[in-house]
Amino acid sequence: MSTEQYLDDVIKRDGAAHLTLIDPDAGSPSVASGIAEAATKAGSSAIMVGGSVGASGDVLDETLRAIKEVTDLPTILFPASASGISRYADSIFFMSLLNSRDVGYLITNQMIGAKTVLDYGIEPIPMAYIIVEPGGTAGWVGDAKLIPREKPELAVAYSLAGKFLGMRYTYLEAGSGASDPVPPEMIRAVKRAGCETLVVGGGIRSAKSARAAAEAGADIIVTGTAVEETSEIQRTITEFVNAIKK
Ligand code: 1GP
Repeated sequence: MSTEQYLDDVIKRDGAAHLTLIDPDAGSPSVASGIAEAATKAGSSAIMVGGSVGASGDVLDETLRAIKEVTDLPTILFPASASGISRYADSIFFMSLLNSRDVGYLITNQMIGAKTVLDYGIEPIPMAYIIVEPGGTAGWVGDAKLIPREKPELAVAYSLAGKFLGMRYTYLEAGSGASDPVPPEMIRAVKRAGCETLVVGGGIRSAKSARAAAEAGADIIVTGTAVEETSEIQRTITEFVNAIKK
């Protein structure tokens, strides 16, 4: 089964899915495998692998191999550029940073990486990637014209544009480690406007904010930093997973 079909099934069954984000630059492959093992036991639905800086080459490959040794959950690449592709992943968020001012993040990296994705047999999941204030490192690296937090209509317009271009997923990103996650009002507005599969991440550190995002309409919740910062990984992810079930 494709990762996209699998996630659709989880969302239909549970109301929302939780993805655990592992940044290969933030820890060794053995740290990554420890997180992946805990995420599996906690009921997370898939493992996302990527980061804004340094998530490429051997580090990326070795991280994915370590993850694959301990879990059967799908692995999904979350690349910052064409260098964020690995043959060891199952799928890739094939995304365009729609509010970037840099054509490289809109389409050039995608053009450079597309044949590699095809040759490696990785499943591409087409995604409109939209960065909201404060935006963090992803916003800076991606040269994003950040969506103001009080302007949900701009996020709606980008999401609709992505949908009309054939992107089935929209990702509202506040930036890894953001002080505040994407506002629920913005999530609600994007979902109401007809977004098919809505992913929300960045700054979700508590079960309460994960639940608020899911209740506002997020289909998929992504957490990374909260897991990096805790010594009780399985318990932390279990809380996220339970909080977003409808
Ligand atoms: C970053 O949205 C993801 O791209 C996850 O953010 O690290 O803040 O959980 P956090």
